[in-house]
Amino acid sequence: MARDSQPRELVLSLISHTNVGTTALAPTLLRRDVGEVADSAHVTTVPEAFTLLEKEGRVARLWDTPGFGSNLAKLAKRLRSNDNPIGWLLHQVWDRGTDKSLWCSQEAIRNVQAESDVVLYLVDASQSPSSVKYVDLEIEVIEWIGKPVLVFLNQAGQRDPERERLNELEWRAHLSRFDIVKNVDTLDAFTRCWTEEHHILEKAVEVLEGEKKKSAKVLRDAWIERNLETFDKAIEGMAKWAEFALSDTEPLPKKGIADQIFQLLNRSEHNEELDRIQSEMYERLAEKTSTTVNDLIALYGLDGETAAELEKASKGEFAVKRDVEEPLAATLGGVVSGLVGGLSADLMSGGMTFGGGTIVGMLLGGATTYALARGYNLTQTGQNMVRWSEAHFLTQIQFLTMLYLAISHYGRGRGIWQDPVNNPTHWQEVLQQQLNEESDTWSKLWKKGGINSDRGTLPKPLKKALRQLLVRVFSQLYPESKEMFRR
Ligand SMILES: Nc1nc2c(ncn2[C@@H]2O[C@H](COP(=O)(O)OP(=O)(O)O)[C@@H](O)[C@H]2O)c(=O)[nH]1
Ligand SMILES: [Mg+2]
Repeated sequence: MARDSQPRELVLSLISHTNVGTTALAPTLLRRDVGEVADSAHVTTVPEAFTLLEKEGRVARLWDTPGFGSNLAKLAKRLRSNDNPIGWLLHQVWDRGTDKSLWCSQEAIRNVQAESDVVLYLVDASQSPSSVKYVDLEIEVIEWIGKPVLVFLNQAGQRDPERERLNELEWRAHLSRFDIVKNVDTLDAFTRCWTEEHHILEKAVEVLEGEKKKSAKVLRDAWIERNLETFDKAIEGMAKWAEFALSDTEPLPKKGIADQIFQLLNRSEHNEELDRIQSEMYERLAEKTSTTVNDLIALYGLDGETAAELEKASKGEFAVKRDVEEPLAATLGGVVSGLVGGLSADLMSGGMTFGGGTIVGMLLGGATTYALARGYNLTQTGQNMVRWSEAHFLTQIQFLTMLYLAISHYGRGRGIWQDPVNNPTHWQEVLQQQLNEESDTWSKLWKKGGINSDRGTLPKPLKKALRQLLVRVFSQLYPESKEMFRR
């Protein structure tokens, strides 16, 4: 038999009732396209094996199977009264065309019997256990074969920790009578986070013995290592983006600037020069942002791009983008509110920085004193420059890290990358809370940027800050994955 003679091979079989989503989970885990995903029964008709990963001569193989068909239930009585139900099932001759449902069930059973070390059995979490009768019979069949079963809840929809917890409890209770079911967790092919994937191998370690267990350990560690390497590359890309956002400056026109500022603070006319600067800086940042995000999408094994969709997303639809646009308008002056209000509001909140002592002298008392008291970088170069405000920088960090979270959860089985329409509210809360707690770090980083920014000194602390932020966010979202980041 394949499994005992190849102890260095770990075989995981994806099985479910047909149309629950095994073929969608395979490309999510493999980061490449395999199989055909479609919303109808028996799309997959032949079991297929894929190499999940290899390490030190050990290999994890993932089988996708045709899945169980609904006709299996019709045989329940007959199976239960049979001394050798699996032998009986495997020796029936069903036609692939006319008895497709039974033929597929047989293929799934054959795969578990002949190949599997561990069965990854998916259930449709949008249904309650009592409404899907077929699950019990299907697990009973696997139990007759005797291979350990890890149950994963698929089709869980938008991430919602409370709903997931309740679903898991309900399914655990329902399946508790099956000794063969060793674990029940959520792992949605569309919305799983990469930080959760290694649990498959982690649980395999727990249910296997001997050399197979060793293989599972080696492969689990390799899986984590590979995901952490990707994570570090992602951090690197985001840090480069942040460095750009911190260092990008534009000179203010020298001639007549005093008058212009004076006019601005007196809420007088619209300032075309600053409008131009605003749009140039915004364009540069937008371009840098979309390149960075597209790199992240590719890094996570997804196809597709962000830019066009992001531009199209309406204010109401894309929560983070809306948050970004408003501070941006407030910082550099929006078309609607006019630059005047924007500038003074920004100075009050410690925002846009003007360089050059002469300008400072021209600014009206209160705002100037306030800005100086806050220690902003006003006088070093003698040239008048603008840069992104601290508030704007932080909002952009939040925007990018939210997108990073969305990418981290986007399963390839779901198809080409689409920018999120809604993100789970708890992501935003956790991220915001973490940014608040780390505001000193970010404030210091912001102060390092700007006109005199020494580019060489920024990347390292930026990487550190971004990594810390995301590790803490992931650790809150997925406490059971916390350990992974200590490696
Ligand atoms: N929401 C959601 N839908 C899924 C998920 N996985 C699969 N689907 C959908 O369910 C249907 C069946 O998926 P497929 O992978 O072909 O099922 P299979 O028969 O088990 O291989 C398709 O319409 C998929 O788009 C998932 O994790 N979440
Ligand atoms: Mg399939």
